[in-house]
Amino acid sequence: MPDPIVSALSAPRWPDDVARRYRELGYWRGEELTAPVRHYAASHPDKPALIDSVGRLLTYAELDRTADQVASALQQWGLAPGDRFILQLPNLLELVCLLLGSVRAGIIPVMVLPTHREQEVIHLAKGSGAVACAIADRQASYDFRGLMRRVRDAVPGIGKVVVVGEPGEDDGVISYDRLMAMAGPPVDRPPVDAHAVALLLHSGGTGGLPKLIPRTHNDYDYNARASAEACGFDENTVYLAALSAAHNFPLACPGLLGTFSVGGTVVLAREPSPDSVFSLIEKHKVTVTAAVPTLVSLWLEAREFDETDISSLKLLQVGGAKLAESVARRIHEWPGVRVQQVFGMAEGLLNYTRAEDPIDIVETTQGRPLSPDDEIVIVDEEGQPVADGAVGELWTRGPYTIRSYLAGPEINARSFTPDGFYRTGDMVRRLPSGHLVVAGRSGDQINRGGEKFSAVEIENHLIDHPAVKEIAVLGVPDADLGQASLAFVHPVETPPSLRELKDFLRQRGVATYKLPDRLRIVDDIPLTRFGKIDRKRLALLADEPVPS
Ligand code: J2J
Repeated sequence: MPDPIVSALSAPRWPDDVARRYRELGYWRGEELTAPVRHYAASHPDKPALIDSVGRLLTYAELDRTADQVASALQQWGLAPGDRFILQLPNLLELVCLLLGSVRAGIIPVMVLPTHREQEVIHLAKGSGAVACAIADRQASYDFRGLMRRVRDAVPGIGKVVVVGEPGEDDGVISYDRLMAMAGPPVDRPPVDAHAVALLLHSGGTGGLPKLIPRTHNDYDYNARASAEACGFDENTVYLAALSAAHNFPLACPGLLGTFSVGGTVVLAREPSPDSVFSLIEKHKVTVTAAVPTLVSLWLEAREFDETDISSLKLLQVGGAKLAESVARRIHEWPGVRVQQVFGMAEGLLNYTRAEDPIDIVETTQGRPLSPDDEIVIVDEEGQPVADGAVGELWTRGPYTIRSYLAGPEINARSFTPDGFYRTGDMVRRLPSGHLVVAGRSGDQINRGGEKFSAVEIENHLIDHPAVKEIAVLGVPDADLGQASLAFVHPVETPPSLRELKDFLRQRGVATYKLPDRLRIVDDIPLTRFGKIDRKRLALLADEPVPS
């Protein structure tokens, strides 16, 4: 019996005629995703490609060579092309080397965030059929080796673990240094098929746990390269990855891969605190970085007392959640800094405000599509196009937007239309200029300061709490986070406390950002005629003052 995950990964991802068109238009170059690193290693070998937060530096020649060594070492270690390899690492040089090396070897990295815990990692490991993973020993006080032990108990197919740092004693676990010592002389590898899946990203999640997003060499290369062009990146660009590089935004929008596509320099911040970010900007003369709005607010606040010289910074990309106009204006008070709004998604479609846009468009819209071939429709609840300028759900397809998740047919039938449009779940309106303004979301996704998750996922856990009879979780407006999560609990008898609910979720290995921020005890949970949670009525309830 063929492995269903392997079959799903090797299926054609776009109809043949559409794929041909994208090739003819030059969007898809038929190149392996790491080809630009090879290219600049030949033309600018000594140019700095990558610098981490403790100042370790790799030139393009060194990065290229290290990626080859990783590719060879992974093969010696027993990984084969097509194998899935979880990468759960903070922003370290090793993350980038493992990513580039595995992509080169045709091994498929599965990008997992350092904030993910058992629930998410196990789900992504099972869904991808992962056989290996890479972690750091610890980040702050958290020990990833313990996490991986629990993941492997649940997913025995993960036979190998590479640890950046101290590996410990477990079976199949080796250190990054030992892995690299396995690298042999460069071998002739068969050329990678650019239509094949290069890596797996994960979605924020609606209706349950995150879904796996297969991105091909062709489409992700275009994603990064076209983004770099639209954002004015060139060989003088110094890009600071402040957000986790496992996320699509800093990885390829334009992020690391976009910077490599033009021969610029990437700086990695181990963590995005104002101190760390400002000092890296000063030290490496960073020209551009990207952040979610909550982080920007933190930076703005810190800047009031900070005297670091950040005058090299020219562009601040903000996305992941809606940027308030007032915050955009405050950023524009920083001398020489321009804001760019980015409304993107790991599934593909990217919208950017552009350098030539008038300032009010930059401050009040979430940008316009990257590609001339991004198709956009905005539809009502029946799937019919809304009138120009009206709010509706955004559907899209194009040269870098996936046509299916790595998931079962029901999930795909729900997420994509029969003619291949991705139903984003985002409610938007379009201005005559083509710029989109995000008005909210349909469905159950909560966007807590840029970190997304499905309310249903948390409801499915909390319903198991002994004190809970009925439960609903809702995203509610919050001054700091944009959205906070509010749990409505209809208790069995004695109501549980917020703390008890959080502990319950933590014990189950749910990522911390998904724990409810607030609790409201109610007598019942409003349901729709179809017996689903009525989120619209809940939102009205959430606005009402708490009865005393
Ligand atoms: C409002 N909502 C936004 C914005 C994303 C660049 C930037 C962000 C992401 C990302 C990304 C928003 N205003 N400016 O991948 O490359 C919400 C939408 C969207 C969802 C996608 C990139 N920018 N969003 O955030 O896959 O609801 O990607 O559908 O994590 O974030 O989340 P994600």
